[in-house]
Amino acid sequence: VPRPVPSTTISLDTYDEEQVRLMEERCILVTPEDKAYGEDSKKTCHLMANINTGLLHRAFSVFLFRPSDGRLLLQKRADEKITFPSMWTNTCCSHPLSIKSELVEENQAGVKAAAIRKLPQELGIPSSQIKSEDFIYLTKIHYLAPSDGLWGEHEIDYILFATLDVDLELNPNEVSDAKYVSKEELEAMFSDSENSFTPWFKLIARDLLYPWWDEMMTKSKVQGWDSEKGV
Ligand code: DMA
Ligand code: MN
Repeated sequence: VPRPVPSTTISLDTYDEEQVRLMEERCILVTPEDKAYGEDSKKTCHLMANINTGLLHRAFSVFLFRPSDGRLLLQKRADEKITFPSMWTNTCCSHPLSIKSELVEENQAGVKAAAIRKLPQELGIPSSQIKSEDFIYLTKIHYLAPSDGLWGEHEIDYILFATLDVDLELNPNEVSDAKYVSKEELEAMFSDSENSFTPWFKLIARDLLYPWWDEMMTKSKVQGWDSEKGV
């Protein structure tokens, strides 16, 4: 079991106050086999000093598609974010917290509950517009990515897809921009060096999103994807 450095020795004074407050959230610590064994602060979990000792936590990544045209909703992370600021990424990412409702593993209920908590908080989607059953769980990926030397990610990330009409009201402390893109429009964004993207989004786009998206669109039936088929 990794032993985190005391995160109190690292000052957060130069960062956004609200984002600093969120660093107190309690993330779920997991083994590489995704066995939950404890909890620690979001701050502790995202310091490279701890990640380099093997500290690993649970996360989720939501990909939301518009039913009418199959376009994917992207967000641009706010400049205020402490990790990976100002980068384009998938619809919503965060962490299930070490609380009863978000620790449930059966049917991925805990990460889905966390997604239903964060989609409203980041994008202003009314929680009445999202249900646990709307999510398709694709798979989970283990990845490590440094952000700026001090901070980084090391997660078991649950990938959730949903095809859903939603209303948006962006929280500027979390998200500075959002847009729906087709596969071709996303390709064009990737080719434009003005844009930067989170490492996990690039990874998931290449390995999971594109194959899935192709199939989803050729079925010309965006709704009702059979999750048993996987990708
Ligand atoms: C963390 O996302 C989760 C992944 C999959 C990278 P985040 O940095 O957006 O988390 P939060 O919104 O809680 O700050
Ligand atoms: Mn994380």
